[in-house]
Amino acid sequence: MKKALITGITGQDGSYLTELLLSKGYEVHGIVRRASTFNTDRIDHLYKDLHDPTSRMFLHYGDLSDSSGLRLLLERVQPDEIYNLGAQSHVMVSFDQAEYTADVTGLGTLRLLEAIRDYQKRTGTTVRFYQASSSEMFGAAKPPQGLHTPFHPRSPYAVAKVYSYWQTINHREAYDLYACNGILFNHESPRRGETFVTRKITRAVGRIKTGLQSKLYLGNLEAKRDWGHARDYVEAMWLMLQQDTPRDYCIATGEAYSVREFAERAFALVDLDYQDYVEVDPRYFRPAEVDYLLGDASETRRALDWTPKTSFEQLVQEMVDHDLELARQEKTLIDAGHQIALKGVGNT
Ligand code: NDP
Ligand code: GDR
Repeated sequence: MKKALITGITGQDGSYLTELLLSKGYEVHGIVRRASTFNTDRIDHLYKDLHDPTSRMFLHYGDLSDSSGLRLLLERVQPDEIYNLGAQSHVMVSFDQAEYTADVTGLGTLRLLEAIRDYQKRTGTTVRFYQASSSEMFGAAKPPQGLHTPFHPRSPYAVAKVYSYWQTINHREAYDLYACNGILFNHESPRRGETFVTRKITRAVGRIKTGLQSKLYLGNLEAKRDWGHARDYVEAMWLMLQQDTPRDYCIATGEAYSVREFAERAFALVDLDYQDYVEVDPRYFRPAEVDYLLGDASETRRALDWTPKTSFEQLVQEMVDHDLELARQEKTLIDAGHQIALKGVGNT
């Protein structure tokens, strides 16, 4: 049975990747940050008690800022594959927490790579490593962006990802590590964090339709993104680590839509006109914006024999359906007298 170690298992991609790997017969180990409340909502449906002999998903406390903990985990788990999905992944937050983002999203990768290097040297085993690189690294570069496009990062987050990208390549070249960068363009789902724009929109659509919210405040409506489905993209991550030789890959749909177009479609699905509800609030503008990301992934998609299964229309539909149902559940609870906080955090 193959063993995988996932940093960021509690995130959107971590949860879909865990489902995929379990379905392929893997034993999956995930690193979870200690918090005062449980932060495992996205993977709770996969959890079995430790004492259950059929249990194949195991969680360990850890943090990308803690080298010694990462080293201990490698010894304990002895993984065949490591997927480094953990990160402070919010671009806007990275402007407020630049140093922390550099530490976790940048240096965290180096800590893990160095732990793998030592572990391999000592044990003689090979560990395959996946680095969650990002289309944000292209930043201001003209679309379409692909493997040969020079990076022009536009946020502390993107700069940290560029650092991790090159560390991954350097460990491959210097120490012969089996290490791959997957440069993934935006991918979304009903499990997307609620402060990313697509989910912020579909959550609002559900709540506005059910009468729980009246307005949706957004920032730059003209930004364009190449949006795919996270469930499809984790399959590409896995495929990357199954190839004979390690290399880097770009994963995208090859279609881009603006935030405005996403909102227009999402509201239209519940027979509403977005213009009646969406207002622009400059507090959501970024100090430096990434205007237009459109992936050219043709070569690497062929190399992996991978194509996205979910269209843009299906993605928006799935997210709206999910969030409409969630809003109906919230409404039922509120009508029954329960206090539900309709959360939103600061300037994200
Ligand atoms: P999420 O924000 O949903 O998940 C991030 C994960 O990282 C969470 O599990 C989080 O834990 C964990 N994490 C945060 N800080 C630390 C830390 N200090 N130590 C260990 N783990 C930590 O991101 P996604 O699932 O969307 O993305 C996965 C990865 O892919 C990220 O690295 C992201 O930057 C990258 N990426 C994402 C794209 C996308 O469109 N989704 C596109 C390209 C790249 P907790 O739950 O406790 O917060
Ligand atoms: P992004 O995702 O920055 O592309 O990073 P996000 O959804 O945050 O923003 C996309 C675009 O929408 C614009 N926007 C808003 N964004 C947010 N969050 N909130 C708003 O109210 C709002 N209004 C407009 C933004 O300005 C931006 O142009 C995501 C993350 O998952 C990264 O970790 C990942 O690397 C990249 O995708 C690829």
